[in-house]
Amino acid sequence: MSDTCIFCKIAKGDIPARKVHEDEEFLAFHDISPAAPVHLLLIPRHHIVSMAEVTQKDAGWLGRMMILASRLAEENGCRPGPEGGFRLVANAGADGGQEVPHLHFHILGGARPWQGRM
Ligand code: DGP
Repeated sequence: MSDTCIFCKIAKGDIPARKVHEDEEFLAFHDISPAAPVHLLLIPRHHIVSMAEVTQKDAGWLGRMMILASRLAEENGCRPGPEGGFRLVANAGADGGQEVPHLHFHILGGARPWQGRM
């Protein structure tokens, strides 16, 4: 837990967020500046800066987090089936476009704004 981290503050309840999921390990909430009709952020409760920091010891919770991301996408409006789906994004570091230094997955769906791009 970091005293200055905005996502730690959201996890503690010190900053409000539109939560869609909460358990002892993870929290998911709507992005404050959505880039798609569905745009959720999924974070671990414990403070870790980014995917650039993970090691083998993180495999367990990271696997559970990825599986949870799929479930939350389905439960929160991403269209089912091969014509639907979602995008899972984890920015890491400045070159990765990361703004908030607490590991998070963006879950994006409900449209295809990235069509023709990466
Ligand atoms: P990234 O560039 O991957 O670090 O994305 C950080 C995202 O976090 C960005 O899409 C905006 C979102 N965000 C930043 N501050 C807040 C906040 O206080 N509340 C919520 N809900 N989202 C936030």
